[in-house]
Amino acid sequence: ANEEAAASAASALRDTGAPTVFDRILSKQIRSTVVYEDKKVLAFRDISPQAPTHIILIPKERDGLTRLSKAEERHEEILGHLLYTAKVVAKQEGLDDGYRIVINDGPDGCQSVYHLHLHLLGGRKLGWPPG
Ligand code: IU
Repeated sequence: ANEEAAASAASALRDTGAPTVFDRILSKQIRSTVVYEDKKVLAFRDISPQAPTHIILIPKERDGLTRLSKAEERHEEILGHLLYTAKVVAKQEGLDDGYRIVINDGPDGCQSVYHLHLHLLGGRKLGWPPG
């Protein structure tokens, strides 16, 4: 199990198509604080929050969506559902003064987990531009 974890950590920073830590979160092998769940989407608190509210939203089925730049027409529905769900979760979290949705793509986007995900950040005034 340790070797498995190490291999998954090593491949985490590249788009190899290997399972990621989010698969372990989905299968509950790793505990997470789930704030929303439906048939297609899971939303849980980021383990290293960058704002008072920092939630990760992922499709339960990765279906080739390691990153946004791999999106194809068949993904339009899940991409729309993720964005709409971000709005629902923001409301649930009481982010009435606003928030930010981020998708990091690839090395220049500082993506570290290759299972497409939205960041929902809020609870304080965020800086702009991002780093
Ligand atoms: P990124 O966009 O790929 O950089 O975002 C990955 C996020 O996943 C990042 O904010 C991590 O803190 C977060 N995360 C997590 O919530 N739980 C984990 O076990 C791991 C990463 I590894």
